[in-house]
Amino acid sequence: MENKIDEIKTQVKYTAKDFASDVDVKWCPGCGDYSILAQTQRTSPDFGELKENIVWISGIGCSSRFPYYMGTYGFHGIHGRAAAIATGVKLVNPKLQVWIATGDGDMLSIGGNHFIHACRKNINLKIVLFNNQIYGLTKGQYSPTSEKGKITKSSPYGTVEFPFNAIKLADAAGATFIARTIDRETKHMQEMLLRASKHVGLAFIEVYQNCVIFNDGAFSHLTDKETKADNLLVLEHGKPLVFGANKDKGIKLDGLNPVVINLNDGVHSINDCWVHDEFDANPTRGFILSRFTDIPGLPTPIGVFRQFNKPTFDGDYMKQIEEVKSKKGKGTYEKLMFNNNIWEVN
Ligand SMILES: Cc1ncc(C[n+]2csc(CCOP(=O)(O)OP(=O)(O)O)c2C)c(N)n1
Ligand code: SF4
Repeated sequence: MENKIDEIKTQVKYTAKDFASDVDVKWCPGCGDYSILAQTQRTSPDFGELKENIVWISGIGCSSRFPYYMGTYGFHGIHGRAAAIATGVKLVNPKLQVWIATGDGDMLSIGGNHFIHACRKNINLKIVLFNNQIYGLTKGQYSPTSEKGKITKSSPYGTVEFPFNAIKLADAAGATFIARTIDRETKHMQEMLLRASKHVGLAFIEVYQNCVIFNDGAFSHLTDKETKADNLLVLEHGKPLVFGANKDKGIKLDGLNPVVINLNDGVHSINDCWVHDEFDANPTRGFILSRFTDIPGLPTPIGVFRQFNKPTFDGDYMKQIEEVKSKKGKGTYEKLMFNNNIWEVN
């Protein structure tokens, strides 16, 4: 049966259109969410799954409208609970490919608890975090990723909070595939989505997404022609960390400190640069990379920060059920409810 389904999977040839629903898209014109939707629909035919086996789960927010627009199964849940719902869906039917579309408010504020535990357990889920560093749907209050000092409707004198660094958080919590991309980097985003679809374990992609209405230009230094090259660092496995319009800047590790070097100063060369290893078994370098956005003067990395394999929660959970069943036989509701551990309260 399994082989038959695998055979069908390879025979079915979808196009992007097969992954579009007939629901009118209701985001503001120019919203970065459109690009995420388009790249997802473009790459979905290559996810290697039948449409019927793909589920998109969300919470509440502009970004969380995403499942409506996908021609797959979907579940628009309640605010912050996407990871909890997705966990349930995955455990009830582990054969499904379960994706989460979520916002920085949805996943990192009210949903923060569910997020870290999904990462810790390494549940076989794919999380796409639409990070616009603001609450979009509720009209522009600051979010847990808004920069300190940000003036918004809920912080008229500037926030006095330090923001979450989503990549650092996912890494520390135990996610096994951690990547970042940008709404404007369409090819790059397609690659990240495709790679996440193939990962077994918790895959986390942070997408910098422009909210044209409430936080326009938050990532313009990474997307505008004039500034992009000097601020963006594209991580590629096995390649040295090099950036700049003329590829004349590199990153060198000085002990545990990343420093920018000038590759044309006659002192440094490409051989001094840190070479990216996304499969590095030691988490230290991945952690240093995740901190680049916290350190002024360093470029912002996009790409796969780190990936590795370890047992998944759903895999071990199903294995345990089978082991116990083979030892004790199939349980019944009566046995569960009326075993010896019952007592009466008078
Ligand atoms: C329990 C609960 N608390 C608060 C809200 C109000 N609320 C709806 S969406 C949202 C924030 C959405 O921001 P984000 O997740 O960043 O998504 P975006 O709209 O920016 O895509 C909030 C606070 C709610 N719907 N339910
Ligand atoms: S409010 Fe912002 S995030 Fe929401 S649809 Fe409009 S542009 Fe997009």
